[in-house]
Amino acid sequence: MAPTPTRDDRFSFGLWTVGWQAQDPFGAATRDPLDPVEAVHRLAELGAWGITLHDDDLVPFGSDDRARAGILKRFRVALDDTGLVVPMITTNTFTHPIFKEGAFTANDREVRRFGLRKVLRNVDLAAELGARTFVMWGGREGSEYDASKDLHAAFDRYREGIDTVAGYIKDRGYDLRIALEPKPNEPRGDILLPTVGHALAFIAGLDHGDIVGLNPETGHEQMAGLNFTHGIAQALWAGKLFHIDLNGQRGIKFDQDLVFGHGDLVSAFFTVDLLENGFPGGGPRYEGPRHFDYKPSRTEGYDGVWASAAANMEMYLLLKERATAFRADPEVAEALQAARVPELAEPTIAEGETLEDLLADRSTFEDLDVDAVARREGNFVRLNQLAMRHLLGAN
Ligand SMILES: [Mn+2]
Repeated sequence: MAPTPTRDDRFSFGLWTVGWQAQDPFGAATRDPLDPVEAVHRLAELGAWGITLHDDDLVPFGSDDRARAGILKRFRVALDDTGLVVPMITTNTFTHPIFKEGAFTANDREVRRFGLRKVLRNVDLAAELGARTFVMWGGREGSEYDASKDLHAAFDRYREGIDTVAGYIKDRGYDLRIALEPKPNEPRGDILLPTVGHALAFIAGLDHGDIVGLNPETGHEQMAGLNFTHGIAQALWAGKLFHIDLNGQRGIKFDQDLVFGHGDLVSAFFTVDLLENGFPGGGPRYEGPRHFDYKPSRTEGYDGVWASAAANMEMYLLLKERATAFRADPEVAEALQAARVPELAEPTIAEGETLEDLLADRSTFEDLDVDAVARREGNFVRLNQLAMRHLLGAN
């Protein structure tokens, strides 16, 4: 029996996910446009809790204020009718040709000033719709040719842009935090802030970094060959996991945006284990939405779109069941002990112990039987096999 999602699971979807018409660099759209109001109703029926959007997903680029207000009013009615919330909003600074060379880091200053205005306008909309997170994916902030960009100046302008937006949020008193979304490449040859680690280092240098964190995406880290669970773990450890984009990716290739769990399933299991069960020895927990940023495959019509939306939530809930069973298994608890996993939570220097004490402790160095310690086994494979048994429902 597959589990059924409820509002309490706090699943959210981008309007651009189910609304993607499946145009790609090699082919035209295979699906008709989706009315955002229908997206709200269908997602609510499937058990989702929230819907997220770029400004341009809902309001076509270049709409005047009157047209914009009409579209927003109709969308709000759908939200009220269904109870769906808008926990996150993001700005499109990548589709229109004006942003072909970037928004905040474009060489052309007029483009940068226009981009900043577009983002600030959308910050107001985010606050209006009650969003708590403002995601910024700088998909066009990058280059194909290294000589085309003064990289030092690019980082200065990126910092200036993010600090300006964060300062604006504070000035207006909005209850909103910025979440940067790293990606290594696509659409640019190379994108600035390509991974969680790069973005964390960038945030540390901001004036308003206290309200700037991360929105890591499963596939984006995996496109760089990185371990997504490690990435979100470091973001959590740094207090910077503000939002999350769950999807599926198989290896280092183009951004596949598969259903969550339809890519690297083992990695997805440990991602859900961390999100739901936290670190084994305690620490910060992720309390935000479980947000899916995937693309319904181009082969599918709208039956397939809604089946794939449901599949994301079902995969998450199945993995949550398996991860909960894994952590509750006494044999796993014993295997964790055998692997010395709990021991890592013990500080290397004891409380009250001085550096002088450590230097004087002959048992740590001079008298240590180094060969005996080196022969201790990790016992990690047995532990992982127990995880695989739980993942496959074999327990
Ligand atoms: Mn993606």
